[in-house]
Amino acid sequence: MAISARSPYLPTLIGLGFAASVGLTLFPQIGCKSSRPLPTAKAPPTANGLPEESEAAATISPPPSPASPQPTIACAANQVPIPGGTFWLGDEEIGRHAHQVTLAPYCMDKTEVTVAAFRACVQAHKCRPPSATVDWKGITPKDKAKWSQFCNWGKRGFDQHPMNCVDWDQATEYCAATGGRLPTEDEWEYAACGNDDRIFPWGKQPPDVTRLNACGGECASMAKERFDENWETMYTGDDGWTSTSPVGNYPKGASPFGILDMAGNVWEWTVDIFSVNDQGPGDSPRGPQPNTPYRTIRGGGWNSNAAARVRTASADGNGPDSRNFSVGFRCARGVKNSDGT
Ligand SMILES: [Ca+2]
Repeated sequence: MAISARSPYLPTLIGLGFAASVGLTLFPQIGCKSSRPLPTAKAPPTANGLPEESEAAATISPPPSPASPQPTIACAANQVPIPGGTFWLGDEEIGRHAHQVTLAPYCMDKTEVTVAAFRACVQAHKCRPPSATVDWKGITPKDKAKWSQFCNWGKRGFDQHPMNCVDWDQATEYCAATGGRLPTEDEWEYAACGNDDRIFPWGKQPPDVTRLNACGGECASMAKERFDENWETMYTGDDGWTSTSPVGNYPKGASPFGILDMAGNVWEWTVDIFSVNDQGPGDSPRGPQPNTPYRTIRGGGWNSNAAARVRTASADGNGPDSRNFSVGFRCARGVKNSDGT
């Protein structure tokens, strides 16, 4: 397993330790996208790959194509428009089957949903008040008390931190209440890696303290002091945050579309059922299915201590009823007309 028994393990998470152990020699290396020609892929929205920070950037019209005209995307102010097309996703190096997917244009939240945003939803009576406690199958009272310390709801000074300790239904309800939905994992991955063959949201450089909030020296020190435990670290140095950080705190870690915290801070719920190895087009199931109890989470969290966890193609599964201290979410929105309908 990538995470040792003495590390901040997530009892309800499965998959990556297995996934990391397979697929290393069966296929040539392919990042989250292939370097092979992509006849129908669309370029990022600007020449430098980063959307402009302006109101106008919230709406784009992809280049017209006689064969498949794309509709205009109308995104919310806190979202980034992502053009549609056919892309290579997956990462054979970590056992995530590389395959082509075709996506319609969509919108993705620029940051993870914050405590303040979730509170606004509760105050508008559109979201249920959260409990600010963790929960997962088989949790002991001792572990519930231990890990609930890291739930952000109700904590002074945490308004701009990601909302965590929410289950899949709570995340789904929030997104619906704000006019969106949870992203599919294909949408999540493309928003994280774009189309230029990168491994992490920012490129191919290994994770470091300037690009994300994961478990660095600060995290290990906190665990030693608070629990007398020895947690492994992802990188040397101090990233400044012993648990979650405010959202958008690491602009150097932005994805090609300017989307933030796609690596680290909190894992993010997606709409999809978890599969250890996504098998390709059409294998992106939605909705409850028998014998597949886990929902896919993406991106790694503040306690992640292996670089493989924050690769853009990395995925893991989490019980939909689980409320985890390192799992939050962001919302997406499908194509809408410019009048919002
Ligand atoms: Ca950290």
